[in-house]
Amino acid sequence: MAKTGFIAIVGQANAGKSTLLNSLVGQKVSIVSPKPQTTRENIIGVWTDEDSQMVFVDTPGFLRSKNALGAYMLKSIDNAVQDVDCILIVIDGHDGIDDKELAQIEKYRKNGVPIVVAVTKTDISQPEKLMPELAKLNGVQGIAEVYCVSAKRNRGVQELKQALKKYLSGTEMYFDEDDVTDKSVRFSVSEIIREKVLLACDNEIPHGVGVEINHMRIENDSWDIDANVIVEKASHKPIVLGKHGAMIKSIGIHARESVEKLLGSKVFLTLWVKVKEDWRNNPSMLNELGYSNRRK
Ligand SMILES: Nc1nc2c(ncn2[C@@H]2O[C@H](COP(=O)(O)OP(=O)(O)OP(=O)(O)O)[C@@H](O)[C@H]2O)c(=O)[nH]1
Ligand SMILES: [Mg+2]
Repeated sequence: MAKTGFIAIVGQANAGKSTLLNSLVGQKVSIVSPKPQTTRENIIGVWTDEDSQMVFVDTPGFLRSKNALGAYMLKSIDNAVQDVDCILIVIDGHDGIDDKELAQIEKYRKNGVPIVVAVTKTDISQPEKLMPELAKLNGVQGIAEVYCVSAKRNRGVQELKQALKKYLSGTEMYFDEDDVTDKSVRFSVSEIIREKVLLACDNEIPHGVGVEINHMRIENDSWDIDANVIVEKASHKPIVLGKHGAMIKSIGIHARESVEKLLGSKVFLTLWVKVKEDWRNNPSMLNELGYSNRRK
């Protein structure tokens, strides 16, 4: 009988959680960027093989909540660690291990759920700097195991996955064996567009960007997709548009290429930049953009 269960992936913003999720399931299900707070809600990635089904839950990075969206993100982390078989704490090894991370281990230890630590980004960590950092984990109570990985280079990830199997406590299959995520294609398209905005824009703009799909329909074997890129201040609109629309055009090209790969067919993508003042504090806008417990 297959062993099955849930594993929550938690850690500081930008630690490399989503990259690790994608590497664990062997497909890109969660967007990745160098900007903190890329992930805004829990994203399930499923790995099924002949003897197990592992349901990984990627979460937003720990943050200080400054608005209603931040509060939703924090709540998502709390939800993710409920009723799981294991908590996988991701630490950026290149950045070192700080007191906040040690405090988080202590906090989760009290939940009584096995804790595995994945120290990631070892491809860019210098061994002589990493070693003393790892030593900080010695003797920390509540850690079942520590794994050093590079999610980006897919190093050590298969060993980690194999090790995590021992924590699975269920026997019921939660997903079909072909499923890799619980999210809809529409959600994935909106996230791809947001990822391209994150990669293109700097400063505070990415944090205030939301994406809303207006329509997605098939016409003559190709997809026609129309979406709004929502910014929270009027002054952000010309920045996202760029000179003569160059920025939004470039975002559109990159997003279209990725969406074509996802959908396996030709895509026509139209993007509109819209201003919704302070939407991150507006409950109905948050709901419309899916930052509520209703969207899949
Ligand atoms: N060199 C290297 N870079 C990595 C690795 N894992 C992640 N990164 C980079 O670190 C940055 C953050 O990665 P994410 O996976 O988005 O991090 P996250 O923890 O999900 O971030 P949030 O969703 O914002 O909390 C991106 O630029 C990744 O390419 C790794 O193993 N090696
Ligand atoms: Mg993430």
